[in-house]
Order: sequence, then structure tokens, then C-alpha cells
Amino acid sequence: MNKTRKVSFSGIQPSGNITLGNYMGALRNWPSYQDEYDCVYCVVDEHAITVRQDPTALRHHAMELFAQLIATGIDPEKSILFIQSHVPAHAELGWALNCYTMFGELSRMIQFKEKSASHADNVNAGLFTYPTLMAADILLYQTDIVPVGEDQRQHVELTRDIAQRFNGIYGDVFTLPEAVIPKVGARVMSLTEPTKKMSKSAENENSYVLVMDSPDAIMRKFKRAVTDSDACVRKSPEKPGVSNLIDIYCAATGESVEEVERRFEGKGYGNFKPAVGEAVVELLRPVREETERLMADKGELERLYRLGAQKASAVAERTLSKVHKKLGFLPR
Ligand code: ATP
Ligand code: LTN
Repeated sequence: MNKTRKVSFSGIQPSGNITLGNYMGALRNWPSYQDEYDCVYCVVDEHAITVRQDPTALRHHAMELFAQLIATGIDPEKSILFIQSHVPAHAELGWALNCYTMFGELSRMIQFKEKSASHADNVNAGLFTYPTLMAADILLYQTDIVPVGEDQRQHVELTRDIAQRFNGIYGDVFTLPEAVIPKVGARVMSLTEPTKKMSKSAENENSYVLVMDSPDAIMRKFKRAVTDSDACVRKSPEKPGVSNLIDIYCAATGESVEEVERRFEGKGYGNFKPAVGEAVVELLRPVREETERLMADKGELERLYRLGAQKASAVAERTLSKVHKKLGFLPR
């Protein structure tokens, strides 16, 4: 990367199997940036351990997620696709940035508040400083844009504040990044509690649809999705369940809300819910099948993640040594 093109960076945690929310809010859009930007995509396993993980499951999820990113259309030869823990510069810059991030700023992070409430028995320091490691991920690559779902906007804004603070003291060290959030699918809600976002780490497996779910499982989950009693396919703030299903249907088919409301007028949920299920089955089918194919050749996946780590390290080390020099660390 010699910065003739702008840089796009994004990351995703191998904290479970990825959901339709992750796909619609993030992954699905990532390949398209490859034509215009130098793209960097990262499986953020160091972020995942802020919540307790089973080691065997974490290994599997990281490998499967790596394959899924390729299955969605990320070209590991053209872009940089790698695993966070394979590039030590992330943890190193994360440490330095901790010293330029305020306790008050981290205390205001919505994700921290939500996760400390849902994991009250394990409110660890890593969960609190999660955003500074994320800032390190982004700033190491002199990133211009960060394609993410709506829930990550606050973290990208904090990253910008940290970068600005650092640049204010030491001169232009970091590029200031900006979040890019999709218009449709930016916030897919839970199927059982539609006022909460769909999350891969939720307890109730009927609340999310996984990219690797079988067509039968997908259909079953949509048929059971929580709606309301008036059976009218119309988007409104009083109808969060149906509104979510309409958004999912639009994001899957490319149709507008008005078109969908018109087509299902007077048809009730008995027709609408299976139609949403079918649209999602077809949307996810190619990704699931390609992931299964890629997972059959672990040797090739290992070759590709080593290649990614090498390419990522070369860029990240440059930024890190610049930072260390500015801070006054003796050269290695
Ligand atoms: P966890 O449940 O472990 O916190 P997560 O499901 O929120 O994880 P991440 O790995 O943290 O997923 O996020 C990966 C990407 O998916 C991010 O860009 C995030 O904004 C996006 N994303 C996550 N959940 C949703 C959702 N429900 N709707 C749209 N985008 C989402
Ligand atoms: N915090 C993000 C995952 C993430 C990320 C990043 C996203 C870690 N590092 C860098 C974009 C850029 C999440 O929870 N979804």
C-alpha cells in the first residue's frame, strides 16, 4: 500500500457463527470496496476474548469466518485479509493509545454498557478498553473509511477523536477515518425481541439467523418470528417485529418498503413470513455453499492467512515505528 488509493478497513469478531445481521450490515458490502479502495479485512480474535470463549470453538469460528469472508467475495490476493492476533502491532499500538484515551470517553461507550450488563460476572479491563484496540486496528493502516453496521458508529467516532488528539500533540501521524454505514440492513433486529439488535452471542437461537443455517432452520425461525396481533404488513414504530421483517425482506430482494407493503396488502403474516424466509434462504445459499467448499481445504486457508499476516505486518509496522519514534521510545 503506497496510498495512491484510499484505504478501507473493517473487522469482525469470531465470537460465534455469523448472523444475517452481520451479513446485511457489514460483510455483504465489503467486497464492493475492492475496486475503489485498498482494502484490509481482519478477523478480530483479540476482541473476541473480551467475552469468555471456548478455545476449540474460537479456533473453529476464526477459521470459518476467514473462509466466509472469502466466500462473500473478498479476494485474499488482492486485498489484505488476516487474523488480528497474527500481527502483534495491533496489541502494541492498542497499548499506546490506551494512554491517549480518557476513562470518561470509554465509560460512555454504548457497547461497553450493554456488554457489561449482559456479562455482569466478567466486566474485565479488556471489555472496557475494547475501543482503543479497535482504534489501533483502524489507525495502523492509515484508514480513510470503515464500513460497519450502525452499532459501530460511536467506536469509529472515538477512533477519530483519539487520532485527532494524537496528531494535535505529535503532528500528522494518523489519517482520520470515517464510518460508512449501509442504507439498508444497517441494523437488523432480533427475531424474538425486535427492539434489540440481532446478535450472534445472544442466548436464544431463535433470535438470530445464521449464515450457515440450513434452509429448513431459516424457514422455521422466520415462521416463529415475533410480530403483533393486527396481521397487517406495514412498517411503523409501534410494530417493531413486522418492521424488522419488512426491512430484512427489502435488504434481501432490493425492493422498496412501499412495493412490499402493496404486494402483501391484506395477505396477513401467514403469507409474508415464509416469503421473508425464502428470500433469505436464497440470499445466503451461495455464501453457505462456498464456505463449505473452502472449509474442506484447511491447508489452503492456512496459506492464505499467513499471506495476509505478512502483508498486514508490513504496513502496520511502518505506522507503529513512526508512533514509537514520536513517543520517544529508543529504536529497536
Ligand atoms: P457479538 O454478538 O459477539 O457482539 P456482533 O454480532 O455484534 O457480535 P461483530 O463481530 O461485533 O458482531 O460485528 C461485525 C459487523 O457486523 C460490524 O460491522 C457490526 O456493525 C455488524 N453488525 C452486527 N450486528 C448487526 C446487526 N444486527 N445489524 C446490522 N449490522 C450488524
Ligand atoms: N468492534 C467491531 C469489530 C471491530 C472492528 C474493528 C470493526 C474490531 N476492530 C475495526 C471495524 C474496524 C464490532 O464489534 N463489530
